[in-house]
Amino acid sequence: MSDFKALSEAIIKGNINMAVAETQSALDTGNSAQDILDKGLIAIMNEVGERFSKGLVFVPQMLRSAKTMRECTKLLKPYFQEGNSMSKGKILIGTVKGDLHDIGKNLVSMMMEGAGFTIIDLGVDVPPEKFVEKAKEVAPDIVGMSALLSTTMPAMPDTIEALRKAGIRDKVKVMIGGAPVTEKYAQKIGADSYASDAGSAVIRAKKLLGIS
Ligand code: B12
Repeated sequence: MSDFKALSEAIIKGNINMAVAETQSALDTGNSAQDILDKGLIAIMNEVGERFSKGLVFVPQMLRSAKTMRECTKLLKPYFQEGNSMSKGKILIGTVKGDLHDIGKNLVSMMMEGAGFTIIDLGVDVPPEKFVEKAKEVAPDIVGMSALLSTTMPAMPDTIEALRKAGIRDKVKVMIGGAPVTEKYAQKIGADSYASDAGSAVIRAKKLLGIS
């Protein structure tokens, strides 16, 4: 199977056409969509992050790589559909206030949708009051929050507190995730669940709602 070297190079360079062609070629040569996602796309974004930490790439390049990855994930979406059934539940999801990272959130949404959940996506930089307002409107089963920056993680307990103040905390399950987020942090802030990746997010969401 592929070592995703050419794909990696294309994403690091932010060459969308080449990256999309490499993703298609990886599918055509028998790589599973899960492997392309985990061993290819996500591993490459981690490499981009490391390069950023070392000062080898800067924000515009990181953004271009992110855009490139997003185009590649579009090709994988059909492979994560579990088949059409009734909605398993409603998930209101967003990236918390001050945070613009949405690749992880979008992957979680894609997998959840594929597994039969209905997704209401609030986008990025979502303040607690927006989560509350929409939760009141759509009555979700789960409120999902994503944070990629240690500086924006506190917006998670702020949002939980806002849900509590609005009197709807006990009507929804709260699930959190994002690279700096941990199980311990989830427990500390009183979230109901945490998942480290999109695949386990689906498993945990089903568990939270008591479905298999
Ligand atoms: C791409 C990227 C960007 C892009 C984002 C584009 C976009 N549309 O998302 C841009 C260029 C905008 C960006 C900007 C910045 N970034 Co940035 N970025 C990244 C990078 C390289 C990749 C993130 C990513 O997409 N990973 C791939 C996805 C698939 O992984 P993931 O998000 O973790 O998601 C998975 C899980 O966490 C989980 N998950 C995620 N969300 C949720 C939600 C729920 C409910 C659940 C259950 C699970 C779950 O499932 C996902 C799928 O498996 C990371 C490096 C890294 N290794 O994370 C840095 C990184 C996150 N960025 C960083 C920084 C510092 C910044 C900036 C402050 C830089 C600057 N000086 O301006 C700004 C902040 C902007 C802001 N206000 O948000 C730091 C954060 C350090 C920290 N711990 O605080 C990192 C770690 C880079 C580094 N090594 O220093 N960034």
